[in-house]
Amino acid sequence: GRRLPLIAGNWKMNLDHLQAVALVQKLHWALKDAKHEAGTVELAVFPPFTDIRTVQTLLDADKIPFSLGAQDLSAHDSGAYTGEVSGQFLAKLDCRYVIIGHSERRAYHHESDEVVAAKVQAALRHGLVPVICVGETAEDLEEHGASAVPVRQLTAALNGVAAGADIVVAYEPVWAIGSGQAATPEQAQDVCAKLREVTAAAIGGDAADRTRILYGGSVKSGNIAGFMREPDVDGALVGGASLVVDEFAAIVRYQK
Ligand code: G2H
Repeated sequence: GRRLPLIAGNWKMNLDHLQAVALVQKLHWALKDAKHEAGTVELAVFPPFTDIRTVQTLLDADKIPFSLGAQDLSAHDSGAYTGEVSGQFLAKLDCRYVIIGHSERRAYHHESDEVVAAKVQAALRHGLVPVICVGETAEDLEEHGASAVPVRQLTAALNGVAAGADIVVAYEPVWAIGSGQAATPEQAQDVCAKLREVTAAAIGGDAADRTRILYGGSVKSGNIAGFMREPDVDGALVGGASLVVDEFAAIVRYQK
C-alpha cells in the first residue's frame, strides 16, 4: 500500500519515567529485527508529559527507531495558562505526534469540537502531526448509527486546516474503549472510509490518500490482523495492550 502503517501506543496515565525506560528498552529488545526496523511499519509511543524528556533521551542514545508523541497539548503557544503544555515544548523534545480529542478528554475535561479544532491548529503551527480522535458513544450509535458523530467531529476538527496538511485520524468508538469489546473489522472499515471522504473534502484527495486512519478500542494481538486487512484502516491506536511488552510487540508484528 501507499500508506506506512502506524501502530501507536497510548499509555494514558500509566508509567512514571523510570517505568517508561524499562518498557521502551524491553519493547526494543522484543522487536529487534522486526519489521519496524525494516521500515514497513511505524511504531509510536505516547507517554505522559513527565516521561517525554526521558524517553526522548533513551530513543536518541540507543538509536531506537520509535516515534514519540504526547497525549495532549494546549491550544495556546505560551503565557498565563497554569498547568498547560505548549506544542512548542513538545516539538523541541522531538515529538512528532500529539493525540488530540481523545474521548477521555472530551468526556472528563469537556473538550468541545471547538477546543479540539483549536488544538489541531496549535499542533500544526508547531510542526506536530495531530492524531485526531473521533468516535461515537453507545448512545450515539443507537440514536444516529456509527458514522454520524465521528463525521461531525472530524469535520469540525479540520475546519480551517490547510490543504495538504499532515494529519492522522483515529476512529475510536467509545463503547469499544477499554471494554474488551472491539468493533468488528467491517464496522471499523465502514467508518474509516467515511472519515477518509471527510478528510478529502477538507484537505484534498491527495492528502487524504496519504493520511493514516487508525482504529482504536480494545486492540489486542488477537484482533489486530483483521483490522489491518481492511483497505481504509492504516494502523491502530492501542491503550491497555501497549503497556504489556509481549502484547504490543505481537501487535507490531501482526501478519495480514
Ligand atoms: C482507546 C484505546 C487507546 P484501549 O482509548 O487510545 O484504549 O486499547 O485500552 O481500548
